[in-house]
Amino acid sequence: MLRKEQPANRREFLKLAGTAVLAQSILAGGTAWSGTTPPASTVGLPPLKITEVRVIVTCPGRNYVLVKILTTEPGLYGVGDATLNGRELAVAADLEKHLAPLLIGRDPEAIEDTWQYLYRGPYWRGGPIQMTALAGIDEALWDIKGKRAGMPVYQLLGGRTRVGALAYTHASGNDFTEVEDAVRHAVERGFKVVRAQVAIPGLQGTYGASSSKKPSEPAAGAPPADLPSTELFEPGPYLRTIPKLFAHLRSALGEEVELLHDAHERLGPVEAARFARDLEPYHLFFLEDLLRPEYKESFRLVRQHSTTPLAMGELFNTLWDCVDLIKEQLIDFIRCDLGHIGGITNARKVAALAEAFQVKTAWHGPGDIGPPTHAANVHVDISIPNFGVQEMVFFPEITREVIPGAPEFKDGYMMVRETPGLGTDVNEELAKKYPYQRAYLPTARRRDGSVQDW
Ligand code: EZ4
Ligand code: CO
Repeated sequence: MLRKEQPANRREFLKLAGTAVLAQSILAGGTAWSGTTPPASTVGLPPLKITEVRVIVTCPGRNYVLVKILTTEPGLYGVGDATLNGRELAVAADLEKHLAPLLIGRDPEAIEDTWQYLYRGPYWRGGPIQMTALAGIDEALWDIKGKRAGMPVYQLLGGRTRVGALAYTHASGNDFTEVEDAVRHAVERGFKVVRAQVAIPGLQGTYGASSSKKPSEPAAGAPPADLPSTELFEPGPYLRTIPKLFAHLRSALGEEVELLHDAHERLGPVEAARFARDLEPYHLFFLEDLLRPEYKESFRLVRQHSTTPLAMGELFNTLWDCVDLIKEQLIDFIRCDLGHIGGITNARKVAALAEAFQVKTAWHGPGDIGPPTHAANVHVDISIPNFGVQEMVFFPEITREVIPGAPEFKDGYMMVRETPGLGTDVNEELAKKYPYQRAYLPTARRRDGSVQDW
C-alpha cells in the first residue's frame, strides 16, 4: 500500500534500486533468487550449488553416455542418461564443452528454469543431440531433487496413480513359428503385451528381425563391425508378410495376449493406410511408427481407413512435434523417448497435453538408452493418469553392474526402486574398464540401390 508521506520520486527510486539489485544478480548468471534469500520451501536446508558435471562414456555391452552432476552438499549427486545411439560423442562433447560450464554454480533445485535456460538460451533449439544432452541433465537434476527430498521421483511428480507400469517386450524370428515361440516365451515370463516382428522372405535383414539374429537395436559396438551395415527393404514383401504373421499368431495364440508391431517409420501414406486396414482383424494393441516423422499430416489418411490403434513419436524431440497429432486425435499413443526429448520435465508436458485429448503414453524403452532413462520412464508412467504401456528391456549383467538400478520386471509390470531419486547410479571405476567403441545403427537400401529409411 502507498504511504502518503513518501514522495513519489523516492518510491520510484526504491523500486528501481530493488530491480537493479535483482537485475545484477541475474546478469551475473544467477536466477532471480540466487544470492539473496533462499526460497521458503528450502529454508532449513543448506543452499545448494552445482560444483561439477562429469560426462561418462562407457561401453558395457553397448555404448552409453551418463551425466553425473555433483553439488556443494557432500555425497549429493544426480545421474542422468544422455545416450544417442551412433552419435554418442557428439552429445558428450555438447555436454562437456558447451553445457557443463553453464551449470557450474547454478542452483540444482531450479529444474524448470535450467531447462528453459538450456533450451531457449542458446537460440538454436531442438534436434536429437541437444535434446539428448538436455535429458541427461534433466534426469540428473530430478535425481538430486529426489535424494534431497528423501523421496523417489514419482512422489515429487504427484505420487502414485498405479502399482506398476504395464510392460511389453520384443518377440522376433526368422519365420512365423519362431515368432510364435518367442511370444509364448514372453507370455510365460509374465508379459501381457508383446511386440512381434518377423524377417521378410527375400529381404536380407529387416528392422526388428534380421536373419543374422542381431538384437533389434544393433550398434552394440563390437569390433570389427564399426561401420554401419546395410539392410534391404521393399514395401511390397513387407506389406504382404506382416498381416499373415498376425493371422498366424492369432490362430495359434488366441485373442488374449496383446500384440503390437513396429513399422519403424518406413511407409508412404497409402501403404500405411492399407497396412493399418489389413491388420485390423488381428486387433493390435497398437501399430507403431507407421510414417516418417516429417509427414505427420498423412496420419489423417490412415485414420480415415482404419480403426487399428496408432502409436508414434520415438523420433520426436520437442513438445511441438507432438501437438498436431495429439490435438487432432490422429494417434492413440504418444511414444516419445524421454532421453531424446529433454527428460522428465518435457515428458510431463507431453503427457498432460495428451491427457486433454484422450491420448495415452507409450514411452520408447529400447536397450540403446540407459537405465536412468528407463527409470525416468517408469517414474512418469506410475504418476500420470493417462499411461498406456511401457516398452522395456532386460539389461545384461555387465550393464547392470556399470549402471545399476534399472526398473525391475514383476508379473508383467515395471517397478521402480523405492529409494530417493531415480534409483539408478553409475560405477565410474568400472565404467572406465569398458571404453567407448565406435558403432552405428544399420542403414537400409532398396533393391535398386537407393537409400531407404531403416
Ligand atoms: O530402433 O532404439 O521401438 N523401438 C525401436 C528401437 C529403435 C532404436 C534406435 O536406436 O524402434 O529399436
Ligand atoms: Co520403435
